[in-house]
Amino acid sequence: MLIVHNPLQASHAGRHEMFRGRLVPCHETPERFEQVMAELARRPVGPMRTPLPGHEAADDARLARIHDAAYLAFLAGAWDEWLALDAANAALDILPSVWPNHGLRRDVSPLNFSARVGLYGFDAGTPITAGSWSAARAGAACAMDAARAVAAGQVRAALALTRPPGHHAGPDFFGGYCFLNNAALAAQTLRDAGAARVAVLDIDYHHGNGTQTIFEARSDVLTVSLHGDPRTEYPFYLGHADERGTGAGLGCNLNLPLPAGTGFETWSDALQTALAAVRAFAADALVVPLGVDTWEGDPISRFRLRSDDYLRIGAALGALGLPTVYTLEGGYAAAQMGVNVVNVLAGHLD
Ligand code: SP5
Ligand code: ZN
Repeated sequence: MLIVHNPLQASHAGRHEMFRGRLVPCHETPERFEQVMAELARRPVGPMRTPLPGHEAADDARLARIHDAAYLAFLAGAWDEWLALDAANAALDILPSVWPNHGLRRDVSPLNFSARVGLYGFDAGTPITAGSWSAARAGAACAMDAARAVAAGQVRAALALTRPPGHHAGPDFFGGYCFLNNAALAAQTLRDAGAARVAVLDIDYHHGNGTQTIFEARSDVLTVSLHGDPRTEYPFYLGHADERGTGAGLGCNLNLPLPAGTGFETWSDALQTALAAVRAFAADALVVPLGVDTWEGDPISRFRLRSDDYLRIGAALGALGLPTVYTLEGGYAAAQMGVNVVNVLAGHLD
């Protein structure tokens, strides 16, 4: 198992997210990443490195195949625009407060900065800070580098230790603590390196709405997600069982929503359904957006998986026998995060 970690992750450090009328401290913190690195130092699973140099131009070109150019330009310039409004903004995070929903037009090009933030951001929980763009771009580079190593046969499996996470980010939107869709970029990299069919099996607690939206009309990428039922759980407005893909991608999306309170036995049955779908698709390679916010002690989620369960999850994923890229997604009980992530990797290898 190769680990490709993001050297710039700590430069994304949001202060606050909006929750029920209050700004509360961000759940998605640099400490989460540091806890995974610390556990990997205690229980090594393979070589560790930052992305190999020399691929910057190809990586930027691939960003533009998954994400809209205007969206990427917005992310790259947002902090400078924010400071240009008022130098005192340096002490504040950027959050949207107005959105083009409910009959308002998305096809206009607002000059107002807040209107531009709301055009691209779909929730008020995902702050943009001074280093968010550098961190997100460097994290995406980890995902593409890990995919290249797997595609070249250098390793059978790799973890892109991405932070910020990615699976809620879509072609032209950020949200759910995500800016660039690392898993989609890994899947596209595998496709470009010769894998004809790629499966994405998302096991974060939350539905991977960004990934579904990116691939929903494509037949070359299967998207499968196990997650908290969106009737009660974030992101609410996507991730329902009747979403099966569109156009040429019809039949290439599978959502397996599970009720809050679900424990490993029920979760594991759904995983078997997901694995059967991946096998039936005859995928050449696998991407696993890995969130450990399914853990029983997670502060914002409501499944009841235990730490030992992650060993079995890794073993079940490894038994598919496919070249595999994991991306790091959610998990907000930072102190237990390392054990749970490394258990998946250790299970995969056994
Ligand atoms: C990558 C990922 O896991 N993103 C999840 C984004 C969830 N954002 C909504 C969080 C709602 C926070 N609820 C706080 C409850 C505190 N008691
Ligand atoms: Zn999550």
